[in-house]
Amino acid sequence: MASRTCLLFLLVAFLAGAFAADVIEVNRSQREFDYFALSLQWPGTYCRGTRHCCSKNACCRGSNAPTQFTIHGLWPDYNDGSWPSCCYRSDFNEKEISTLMDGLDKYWPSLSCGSPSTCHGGKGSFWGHEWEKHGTCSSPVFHDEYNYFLATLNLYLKYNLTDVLYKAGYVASNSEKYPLGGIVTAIQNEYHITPEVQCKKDAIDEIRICFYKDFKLRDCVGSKELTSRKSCPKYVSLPEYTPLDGEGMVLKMPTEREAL
Ligand code: U2P
Repeated sequence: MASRTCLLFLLVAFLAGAFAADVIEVNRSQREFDYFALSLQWPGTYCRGTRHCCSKNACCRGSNAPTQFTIHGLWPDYNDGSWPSCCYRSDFNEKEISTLMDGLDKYWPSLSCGSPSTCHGGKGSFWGHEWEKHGTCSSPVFHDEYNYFLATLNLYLKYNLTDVLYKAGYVASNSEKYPLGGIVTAIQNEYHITPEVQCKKDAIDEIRICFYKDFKLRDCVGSKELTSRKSCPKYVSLPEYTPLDGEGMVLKMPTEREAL
């Protein structure tokens, strides 16, 4: 009996040691991040690429689909333009953020039917992917899902880019083209920082605004790319959302799991 207890103790000690070594190894290889990027996606652009509908895809909500920027993620980044990812093992648990569901569904929905990869070999939800890939690297600012998702929602609600662009006359349109410089200036005038803008062809795909670790605004590293127009042309569009449950849309049957 005594030797069995001893064996059990050794096993527990070994597993604890192995786990700790794993965490230390991961932390050692990825240094602490420098700043946060809040990446917002434009549904009008993203949803134009939708070919299949399913219940989890907000592009398929017809008249309830999002018409404002939605959250892609809050990303810890490095000043050299790279970023850490999958910093330690923390399997996403939706229950931890159940009280945030209304806000997440509305402002941080998936705009796709796909299941993105998680950090450790599986497939998961959009939120699970963002938490495991980026949220786990947000330490020492965040140590758990709840605070990471809550802070992201709060930042999104505090810095309403759709509103800033609207006030400057930049509204969703399938015919207008707007000067990229004017869009950037509108954000600079409002927040005194330079955002990063990403396009798909000539349509705005994402706008990122950046923060120090204390959530004071700062320039994004990628904002410099604007001058070289790496991703966007000089004139860009902000496509209107086109309802996707109409003719020609393939409605994918929900999987057994989605149907539950
Ligand atoms: O830009 C393409 C994809 O690269 C990831 N990305 C980009 C910039 C950045 O600062 N951090 C970062 O992770 C994003 O990957 P995702 O979160 O979608 O897996 C982005 O979509």
